[in-house]
Amino acid sequence: EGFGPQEYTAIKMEVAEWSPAAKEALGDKAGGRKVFLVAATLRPETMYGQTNCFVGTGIKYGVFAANDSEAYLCTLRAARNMAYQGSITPRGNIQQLAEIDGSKIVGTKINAPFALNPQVYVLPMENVLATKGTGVVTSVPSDSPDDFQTLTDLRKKPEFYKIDPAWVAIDPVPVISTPTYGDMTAPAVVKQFKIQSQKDTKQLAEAKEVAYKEGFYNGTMLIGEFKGQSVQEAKTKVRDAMIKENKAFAYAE
Ligand code: A2H
Repeated sequence: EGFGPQEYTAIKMEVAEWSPAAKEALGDKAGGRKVFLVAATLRPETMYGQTNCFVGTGIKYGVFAANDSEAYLCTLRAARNMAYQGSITPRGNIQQLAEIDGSKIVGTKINAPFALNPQVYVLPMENVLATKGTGVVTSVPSDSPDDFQTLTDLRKKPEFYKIDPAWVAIDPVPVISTPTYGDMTAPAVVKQFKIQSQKDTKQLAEAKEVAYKEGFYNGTMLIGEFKGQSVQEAKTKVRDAMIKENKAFAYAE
Protein backbone atom coordinates (compact mmCIF):
# COMPACT_ATOMS: atom_id res chain seq x y z
CA GLU A 1 0.00 0.00 0.00
CA GLY A 2 1.18 3.51 -0.80
CA PHE A 3 1.45 6.54 1.44
CA GLY A 4 -1.19 9.15 1.96
CA PRO A 5 -4.92 8.63 1.79
CA GLN A 6 -6.53 5.93 -0.31
CA GLU A 7 -9.23 7.35 -2.60
CA TYR A 8 -12.24 5.05 -2.85
CA THR A 9 -15.57 5.34 -4.60
CA ALA A 10 -18.43 4.70 -2.17
CA ILE A 11 -21.21 2.88 -4.03
CA LYS A 12 -24.78 3.41 -2.77
CA MET A 13 -26.79 0.19 -2.96
CA GLU A 14 -30.38 0.78 -1.91
CA VAL A 15 -32.09 -1.93 0.10
CA ALA A 16 -34.86 -3.47 -2.02
CA GLU A 17 -35.89 -6.10 0.54
CA TRP A 18 -34.43 -6.74 3.98
CA SER A 19 -33.69 -10.27 5.17
CA PRO A 20 -36.23 -11.34 7.84
CA ALA A 21 -33.55 -11.02 10.59
CA ALA A 22 -32.59 -7.49 9.49
CA LYS A 23 -36.22 -6.46 9.21
CA GLU A 24 -36.84 -7.58 12.79
CA ALA A 25 -33.66 -5.93 14.13
CA LEU A 26 -34.30 -2.60 12.42
CA GLY A 27 -38.06 -2.18 12.78
CA ASP A 28 -38.82 1.42 11.85
CA LYS A 29 -35.58 2.82 13.28
CA ALA A 30 -34.56 4.32 9.92
CA GLY A 31 -37.46 6.73 10.37
CA GLY A 32 -38.80 6.35 6.84
CA ARG A 33 -35.43 7.03 5.25
CA LYS A 34 -34.26 5.01 2.26
CA VAL A 35 -31.42 2.78 3.48
CA PHE A 36 -28.32 2.13 1.35
CA LEU A 37 -25.54 -0.37 1.94
CA VAL A 38 -22.40 1.61 1.09
CA ALA A 39 -19.44 -0.29 -0.42
CA ALA A 40 -15.95 1.17 -0.87
CA THR A 41 -14.26 0.20 -4.14
CA LEU A 42 -11.04 1.02 -5.99
CA ARG A 43 -12.53 -0.29 -9.25
CA PRO A 44 -15.65 1.75 -10.06
CA GLU A 45 -15.34 0.79 -13.75
CA THR A 46 -16.16 -2.83 -12.85
CA MET A 47 -19.58 -2.04 -11.33
CA TYR A 48 -21.35 -3.34 -14.45
CA GLY A 49 -20.33 -6.81 -13.26
CA GLN A 50 -21.65 -6.83 -9.68
CA THR A 51 -23.23 -10.17 -8.87
CA ASN A 52 -23.70 -9.77 -5.11
CA CYS A 53 -22.37 -7.87 -2.13
CA PHE A 54 -20.35 -9.05 0.90
CA VAL A 55 -20.41 -8.29 4.61
CA GLY A 56 -18.46 -9.82 7.48
CA THR A 57 -20.67 -11.99 9.71
CA GLY A 58 -18.65 -11.06 12.81
CA ILE A 59 -18.72 -7.32 12.13
CA LYS A 60 -21.07 -4.82 13.75
CA TYR A 61 -22.64 -2.32 11.38
CA GLY A 62 -24.67 0.78 11.99
CA VAL A 63 -27.41 2.57 10.12
CA PHE A 64 -26.54 6.27 10.05
CA ALA A 65 -28.67 9.21 8.95
CA ALA A 66 -27.05 10.76 5.85
CA ASN A 67 -29.73 13.45 5.62
CA ASP A 68 -33.51 13.67 6.17
CA SER A 69 -34.34 11.16 3.46
CA GLU A 70 -31.41 8.75 3.29
CA ALA A 71 -29.45 6.50 5.68
CA TYR A 72 -26.20 4.58 5.15
CA LEU A 73 -25.35 1.12 6.45
CA CYS A 74 -21.61 0.77 7.13
CA THR A 75 -19.18 0.53 10.06
CA LEU A 76 -19.13 3.29 12.68
CA ARG A 77 -15.54 4.02 11.73
CA ALA A 78 -16.55 4.66 8.09
CA ALA A 79 -19.55 6.80 9.12
CA ARG A 80 -17.20 9.02 11.15
CA ASN A 81 -14.94 9.45 8.12
CA MET A 82 -17.96 10.24 5.92
CA ALA A 83 -19.14 12.84 8.40
CA TYR A 84 -15.73 14.56 8.42
CA GLN A 85 -15.71 14.44 4.62
CA GLY A 86 -19.14 16.03 4.40
CA SER A 87 -20.99 13.04 2.88
CA ILE A 88 -23.20 12.89 5.96
CA THR A 89 -25.01 16.07 6.95
CA PRO A 90 -24.59 18.16 8.99
CA ARG A 91 -20.82 17.85 8.42
CA GLY A 92 -18.95 16.28 11.29
CA ASN A 93 -22.10 15.01 12.98
CA ILE A 94 -23.22 11.40 13.05
CA GLN A 95 -26.65 10.20 14.08
CA GLN A 96 -26.73 6.42 14.53
CA LEU A 97 -30.26 5.12 14.01
CA ALA A 98 -29.60 1.42 14.61
CA GLU A 99 -26.91 -1.20 15.12
CA ILE A 100 -26.96 -4.57 13.38
CA ASP A 101 -24.75 -7.67 13.17
CA GLY A 102 -23.40 -8.52 9.72
CA SER A 103 -24.86 -12.04 9.98
CA LYS A 104 -28.38 -10.55 10.05
CA ILE A 105 -27.86 -8.55 6.86
CA VAL A 106 -27.06 -11.69 4.81
CA GLY A 107 -29.93 -12.48 2.42
CA THR A 108 -30.96 -8.85 2.00
CA LYS A 109 -31.74 -7.89 -1.61
CA ILE A 110 -30.19 -4.65 -2.85
CA ASN A 111 -30.16 -2.52 -5.99
CA ALA A 112 -26.69 -2.57 -7.57
CA PRO A 113 -26.17 0.68 -9.51
CA PHE A 114 -24.91 0.38 -13.11
CA ALA A 115 -24.93 -3.44 -12.88
CA LEU A 116 -26.17 -5.68 -15.68
CA ASN A 117 -28.00 -7.62 -12.93
CA PRO A 118 -29.73 -4.73 -11.17
CA GLN A 119 -30.73 -6.64 -8.01
CA VAL A 120 -28.29 -8.79 -6.06
CA TYR A 121 -28.04 -10.43 -2.62
CA VAL A 122 -25.87 -9.75 0.41
CA LEU A 123 -23.62 -12.72 1.25
CA PRO A 124 -20.98 -13.58 3.88
CA MET A 125 -17.24 -13.21 3.20
CA GLU A 126 -14.63 -14.40 5.70
CA ASN A 127 -11.93 -11.88 4.78
CA VAL A 128 -13.86 -8.62 5.17
CA LEU A 129 -11.83 -6.30 7.39
CA ALA A 130 -13.70 -4.09 9.85
CA THR A 131 -10.78 -1.65 9.65
CA LYS A 132 -10.89 -0.98 5.92
CA GLY A 133 -13.35 0.95 3.75
CA THR A 134 -16.95 0.70 4.90
CA GLY A 135 -16.93 -3.02 5.86
CA VAL A 136 -19.25 -3.60 2.89
CA VAL A 137 -17.66 -5.01 -0.29
CA THR A 138 -19.41 -5.07 -3.63
CA SER A 139 -18.64 -8.30 -5.45
CA VAL A 140 -17.33 -8.43 -9.01
CA PRO A 141 -16.16 -12.03 -9.50
CA SER A 142 -15.03 -11.45 -13.11
CA ASP A 143 -12.31 -9.05 -11.95
CA SER A 144 -11.65 -9.61 -8.25
CA PRO A 145 -9.95 -12.89 -7.22
CA ASP A 146 -11.29 -12.52 -3.64
CA ASP A 147 -14.83 -12.09 -4.91
CA PHE A 148 -14.57 -14.98 -7.36
CA GLN A 149 -13.14 -17.39 -4.79
CA THR A 150 -15.72 -16.43 -2.16
CA LEU A 151 -18.57 -16.92 -4.63
CA THR A 152 -17.09 -20.31 -5.56
CA ASP A 153 -16.90 -21.36 -1.88
CA LEU A 154 -20.49 -20.24 -1.25
CA ARG A 155 -21.75 -22.17 -4.27
CA LYS A 156 -19.93 -25.33 -3.13
CA LYS A 157 -21.19 -25.25 0.46
CA PRO A 158 -24.38 -23.20 0.81
CA GLU A 159 -25.54 -25.10 3.95
CA PHE A 160 -22.19 -24.54 5.66
CA TYR A 161 -22.41 -20.80 4.96
CA LYS A 162 -26.13 -20.75 5.88
CA ILE A 163 -27.22 -19.26 2.56
CA ASP A 164 -29.98 -20.01 0.09
CA PRO A 165 -28.47 -21.34 -3.21
CA ALA A 166 -30.78 -18.89 -5.04
CA TRP A 167 -28.66 -16.04 -3.63
CA VAL A 168 -25.56 -17.22 -5.54
CA ALA A 169 -27.33 -17.92 -8.84
CA ILE A 170 -25.86 -14.99 -10.79
CA ASP A 171 -22.81 -15.93 -12.86
CA PRO A 172 -19.77 -13.65 -13.30
CA VAL A 173 -20.33 -11.08 -16.06
CA PRO A 174 -17.54 -10.20 -18.56
CA VAL A 175 -16.68 -6.52 -17.99
CA ILE A 176 -13.04 -6.05 -19.01
CA SER A 177 -10.85 -7.84 -21.53
CA THR A 178 -7.13 -8.27 -20.85
CA PRO A 179 -4.52 -9.59 -23.32
CA THR A 180 -3.17 -12.20 -20.88
CA TYR A 181 -6.37 -13.49 -19.25
CA GLY A 182 -9.22 -12.78 -21.66
CA ASP A 183 -12.73 -11.72 -20.59
CA MET A 184 -12.64 -13.26 -17.10
CA THR A 185 -9.42 -12.11 -15.51
CA ALA A 186 -10.13 -13.11 -11.88
CA PRO A 187 -11.19 -16.74 -12.54
CA ALA A 188 -8.12 -17.18 -14.80
CA VAL A 189 -5.73 -15.78 -12.18
CA VAL A 190 -7.34 -17.84 -9.39
CA LYS A 191 -6.75 -20.94 -11.52
CA GLN A 192 -3.16 -19.93 -12.33
CA PHE A 193 -2.36 -19.52 -8.61
CA LYS A 194 -4.11 -22.83 -7.81
CA ILE A 195 -6.31 -21.18 -5.18
CA GLN A 196 -8.73 -23.58 -3.48
CA SER A 197 -10.65 -21.45 -0.98
CA GLN A 198 -10.95 -17.98 0.48
CA LYS A 199 -8.69 -19.22 3.30
CA ASP A 200 -5.73 -19.17 0.86
CA THR A 201 -5.14 -15.55 1.79
CA LYS A 202 -1.47 -15.40 0.80
CA GLN A 203 -2.04 -16.61 -2.77
CA LEU A 204 -5.17 -14.44 -2.98
CA ALA A 205 -3.12 -11.35 -2.12
CA GLU A 206 -0.71 -12.16 -4.97
CA ALA A 207 -3.56 -12.94 -7.36
CA LYS A 208 -5.21 -9.64 -6.44
CA GLU A 209 -2.03 -7.74 -7.31
CA VAL A 210 -1.63 -9.51 -10.67
CA ALA A 211 -5.31 -9.09 -11.65
CA TYR A 212 -5.35 -5.45 -10.58
CA LYS A 213 -2.24 -4.51 -12.61
CA GLU A 214 -3.36 -6.43 -15.68
CA GLY A 215 -6.83 -4.85 -15.61
CA PHE A 216 -5.62 -1.34 -14.93
CA TYR A 217 -2.71 -1.17 -17.40
CA ASN A 218 -3.92 -3.47 -20.18
CA GLY A 219 -7.70 -3.77 -19.78
CA THR A 220 -10.35 -2.70 -22.29
CA MET A 221 -14.02 -2.14 -21.40
CA LEU A 222 -16.41 -4.72 -22.85
CA ILE A 223 -19.63 -3.15 -21.60
CA GLY A 224 -21.34 0.11 -20.73
CA GLU A 225 -21.13 3.67 -21.96
CA PHE A 226 -17.33 3.52 -22.34
CA LYS A 227 -17.16 0.18 -24.15
CA GLY A 228 -13.98 -0.12 -26.26
CA GLN A 229 -12.06 2.40 -24.12
CA SER A 230 -9.08 1.53 -21.94
CA VAL A 231 -9.70 0.95 -18.24
CA GLN A 232 -7.40 3.89 -17.45
CA GLU A 233 -9.67 6.19 -19.48
CA ALA A 234 -12.96 4.67 -18.35
CA LYS A 235 -12.24 4.50 -14.60
CA THR A 236 -12.75 8.19 -13.82
CA LYS A 237 -15.56 8.52 -16.37
CA VAL A 238 -17.61 5.75 -14.76
CA ARG A 239 -16.85 7.17 -11.32
CA ASP A 240 -17.93 10.68 -12.36
CA ALA A 241 -21.12 9.34 -14.00
CA MET A 242 -22.05 7.43 -10.83
CA ILE A 243 -21.41 10.46 -8.63
CA LYS A 244 -23.41 12.72 -10.97
CA GLU A 245 -26.39 10.33 -10.74
CA ASN A 246 -26.11 10.26 -6.93
CA LYS A 247 -25.31 6.53 -7.02
CA ALA A 248 -21.88 7.07 -5.45
CA PHE A 249 -19.69 9.56 -3.60
CA ALA A 250 -15.99 10.06 -2.94
CA TYR A 251 -14.65 8.40 0.20
CA ALA A 252 -11.07 8.57 1.48
CA GLU A 253 -9.22 7.12 4.46
B1 A2H B 1 -12.42 -3.73 -4.79
P1 A2H B 1 -7.17 -1.92 -0.66
CL1 A2H B 1 -13.36 -5.82 -9.32
N1 A2H B 1 -12.29 -5.84 3.59
O1 A2H B 1 -13.73 -3.42 -5.39
C1 A2H B 1 -11.79 -6.53 2.55
N2 A2H B 1 -11.78 -6.05 1.28
C2 A2H B 1 -12.29 -4.84 1.07
C3 A2H B 1 -12.85 -4.07 2.11
C4 A2H B 1 -12.84 -4.62 3.42
N3 A2H B 1 -13.35 -3.96 4.47
N4 A2H B 1 -13.31 -2.92 1.61
C5 A2H B 1 -13.06 -2.95 0.29
N5 A2H B 1 -12.46 -4.12 -0.05
C6 A2H B 1 -12.02 -4.58 -1.37
C7 A2H B 1 -13.99 -4.21 -6.60
C8 A2H B 1 -12.65 -4.77 -6.94
C9 A2H B 1 -11.73 -4.50 -5.93
C10 A2H B 1 -12.26 -5.46 -8.08
C11 A2H B 1 -10.96 -5.86 -8.20
C12 A2H B 1 -10.03 -5.60 -7.20
C13 A2H B 1 -10.42 -4.91 -6.05
C14 A2H B 1 -15.05 -5.24 -6.35
N6 A2H B 1 -14.86 -5.98 -5.15
O2 A2H B 1 -9.56 -4.62 -5.05
O3 A2H B 1 -6.62 -2.84 0.37
C15 A2H B 1 -12.68 -3.84 -2.50
O4 A2H B 1 -12.67 -4.62 -3.68
C16 A2H B 1 -8.19 -4.93 -5.24
C17 A2H B 1 -7.31 -3.75 -4.94
O5 A2H B 1 -7.66 -0.63 -0.11
C18 A2H B 1 -11.75 -2.68 -2.83
O6 A2H B 1 -11.80 -2.54 -4.27
O7 A2H B 1 -6.20 -1.80 -1.79
C19 A2H B 1 -10.41 -3.18 -2.35
O8 A2H B 1 -10.64 -4.32 -1.50
C20 A2H B 1 -9.62 -2.16 -1.55
O9 A2H B 1 -8.41 -2.75 -1.22
